[in-house]
Amino acid sequence: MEGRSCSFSRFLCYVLCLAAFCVIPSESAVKRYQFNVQLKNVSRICHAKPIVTVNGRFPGPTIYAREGDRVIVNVTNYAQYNLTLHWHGVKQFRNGWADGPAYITQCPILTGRSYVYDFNVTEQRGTLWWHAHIFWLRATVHGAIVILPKKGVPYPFPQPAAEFNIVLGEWWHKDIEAMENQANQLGIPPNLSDAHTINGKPGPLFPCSEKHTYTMEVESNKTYMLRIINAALNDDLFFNIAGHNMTVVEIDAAYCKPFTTRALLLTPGQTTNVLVHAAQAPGRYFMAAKPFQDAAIPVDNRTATGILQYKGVPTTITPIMPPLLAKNDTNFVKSFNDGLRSLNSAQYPAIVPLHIDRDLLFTVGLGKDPCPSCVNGTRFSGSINNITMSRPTVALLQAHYYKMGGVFKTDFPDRPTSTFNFTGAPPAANLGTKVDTRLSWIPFNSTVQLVLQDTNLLGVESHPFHLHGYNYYVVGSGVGNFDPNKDPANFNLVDPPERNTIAIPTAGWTAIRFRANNPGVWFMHCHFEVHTSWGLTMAFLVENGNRPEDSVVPPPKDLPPC
Ligand SMILES: *[C@@H]1O[C@H](CO)[C@@H](O)[C@H](O)[C@H]1NC(C)=O
Ligand SMILES: *[C@@H]1O[C@H](CO)[C@@H](O)[C@H](O)[C@H]1NC(C)=O
Ligand SMILES: *[C@@H]1O[C@H](CO)[C@@H](O)[C@H](O)[C@H]1NC(C)=O
Ligand SMILES: *[C@@H]1O[C@H](CO)[C@@H](O)[C@H](O)[C@H]1NC(C)=O
Ligand SMILES: *[C@@H]1O[C@H](CO)[C@@H](O)[C@H](O)[C@H]1NC(C)=O
Ligand SMILES: *[C@@H]1O[C@H](CO)[C@@H](O)[C@H](O)[C@H]1NC(C)=O
Ligand SMILES: *[C@@H]1O[C@H](CO)[C@@H](O)[C@H](O)[C@H]1NC(C)=O
Ligand SMILES: *[C@@H]1O[C@H](CO)[C@@H](O)[C@H](O)[C@H]1NC(C)=O
Ligand SMILES: *[C@@H]1O[C@H](CO)[C@@H](O)[C@H](O)[C@H]1NC(C)=O
Ligand SMILES: *[C@@H]1O[C@H](CO)[C@@H](O)[C@H](O)[C@H]1NC(C)=O
Ligand SMILES: *[C@@H]1O[C@H](CO)[C@@H](O)[C@H](O)[C@H]1NC(C)=O
Ligand SMILES: *[C@@H]1O[C@H](CO)[C@@H](O)[C@H](O)[C@H]1NC(C)=O
Ligand SMILES: [Cu+2]
Repeated sequence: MEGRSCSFSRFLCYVLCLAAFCVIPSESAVKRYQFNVQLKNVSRICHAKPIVTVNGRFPGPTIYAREGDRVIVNVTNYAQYNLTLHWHGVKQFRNGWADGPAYITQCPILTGRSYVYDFNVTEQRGTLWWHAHIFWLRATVHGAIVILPKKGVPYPFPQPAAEFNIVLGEWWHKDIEAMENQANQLGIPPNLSDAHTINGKPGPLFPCSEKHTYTMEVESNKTYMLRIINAALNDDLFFNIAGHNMTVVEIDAAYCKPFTTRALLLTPGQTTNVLVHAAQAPGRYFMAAKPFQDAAIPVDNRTATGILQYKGVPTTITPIMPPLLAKNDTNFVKSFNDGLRSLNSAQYPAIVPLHIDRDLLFTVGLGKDPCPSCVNGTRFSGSINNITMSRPTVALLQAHYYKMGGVFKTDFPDRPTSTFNFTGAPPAANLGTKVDTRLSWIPFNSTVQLVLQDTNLLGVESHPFHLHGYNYYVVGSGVGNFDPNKDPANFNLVDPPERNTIAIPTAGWTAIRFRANNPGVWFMHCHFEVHTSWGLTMAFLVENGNRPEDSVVPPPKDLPPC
């Protein structure tokens, strides 16, 4: 079984249950895991190298919980890097202490130390994932989080015969931290990856990889659920299976209207649950993951494959390859995203804010800042409203909770300080940015509309934006510059998709809405790790409400000191 599940806590539950005469079965449970972060030699594509893992596994162990459960993960760091873990998409209500982005909600767990992430899983069910949230360590330090509905509550779709986790990733031959440090020193992007992977395996299109192929066995006429996670660092990925359509039923741990499609698009950070009906002639079918990139940006264009294997079919048969989508198939991506709608049923309503308290417009883009020691005297930077976030040495949530001065300012601008043709011809002189730590201050329980506007100061590109602490509704998107007079008329305020990560279209914009009912300091950033490193990040400071139950809970005693 995964991790070390809860034999002790089960025993405790049992004792407590006996004490209560077993009249009412326990509604929620405690799920305990021990995560040992440690080096492990692994061999892929003819190369062996030590990588940082959890419990020696790549991808790492799956966390299983039901909605309403409490999850307790004791993370012990035996690796040579300081690190933190993030539970991507878990809302962490009032409990930012367990969220994990380094220097935002906590300082790192030093080598030899432990920290216990203790959180409740509330008001969400589906697939999420966990990953390291410092440096580029999440390349190998990641795994799935499976949140089942409460006991006795069925899925809002037919119960599948079985479920499979499909974790998509990126693989480098070189040591990732050495590569990252070198790139940071030179101010340039690190190398592209050398492979994509499906559950840690690149598949037989790569040399020496026959035995490193993920295979999923199915029986004819049965329906299966795939829980798919894009854990790649820098690549949006298409995913499809030869001969088999997929029906999307859940995105980012929120149910959606069933949507049948021949392929999926997942940005780094996104998760998607699909139903697959094994209704083809019994055989072997490749599943493929390959990148989407519709801007003039270099990308690792290699295809990872796994095999959908019908039971009883000889494994000597060569699998059928699915048609691959073009790297720049913008139209498919648009129609796929347009097909995703919240389920919006009586049981799972979409509660979209209709009245807006805070109307925000953030420009998102790349630039170049002075760096005397870097190549050509400049380093690449990323910025939001022209601010490149400099990470403090004290965690922002601690600074906020203990009212420490001088760590951050709360004057992050609501809109760009200079307006220009955001997606038009670049004003070539404006490539510099302001490096600072400024938070966007939001009163408790306000409703927020945020338009994320791509810019082409250095070059346009789609950016997948992830918000911690919340799901949001994606109410609209478009190409070119957002028009506040015309575009809101086309917003979907009825059943927009509910997510925690969404890609801003290349040279376009995306509008999201959420109610700021979770107090704390919440990171928002591009989920391309290369851009996170360049400071394409910011944070919201959501104030406490008036009542104690609307306030940040006290920090745990073992919170790593700064
Ligand atoms: C890991 O592999 C490298 C290269 O093959 C080798 O030098 C090293 O001794 C191995 N380490 C362990 C712990 O097996
Ligand atoms: C966490 O794990 C470490 C290493 O096994 C152990 O020393 C420590 O006591 C554990 N902490 C808790 C709270 O269980
Ligand atoms: C880990 O953090 C400590 C304290 O900030 C620092 O002294 C040490 O150099 C860091 N180690 C690494 C490998 O970055
Ligand atoms: C988790 O839920 C339990 C039981 O309701 C509660 O006692 C505890 O305070 C919650 N933890 C957090 C971090 O909110
Ligand atoms: C699958 O279902 C079809 C139609 O119901 C049936 O004709 C076929 O025999 C079934 N195949 C298997 C392997 O059960
Ligand atoms: C997949 O769906 C498309 C429509 O989206 C349909 O034309 C096609 O026949 C379906 N293929 C299979 C194998 O069901
Ligand atoms: C991947 O990119 C390389 C270099 O740009 C190109 O030579 C190659 O044909 C591409 N491969 C695929 C499968 O698109
Ligand atoms: C995609 O790229 C191909 C070849 O690189 C090019 O011919 C085609 O016009 C591009 N399509 C779009 C929609 O940009
Ligand atoms: C540095 O400048 C040279 C010459 O203009 C150019 O070819 C190269 O791409 C530049 N490198 C970077 C990383 O900007
Ligand atoms: C912005 O730039 C684009 C591309 O150059 C151009 O088509 C558009 O007309 C410009 N918009 C305005 C308002 O100037
Ligand atoms: C961003 O800020 C820098 C530094 O103050 C400035 O040089 C640049 O013109 C600004 N760019 C934009 C687009 O406002
Ligand atoms: C937040 O505001 C909504 C709408 O006014 C209200 O229904 C809800 O009770 C408020 N939540 C809290 C915790 O105050
Ligand atoms: Cu980005």
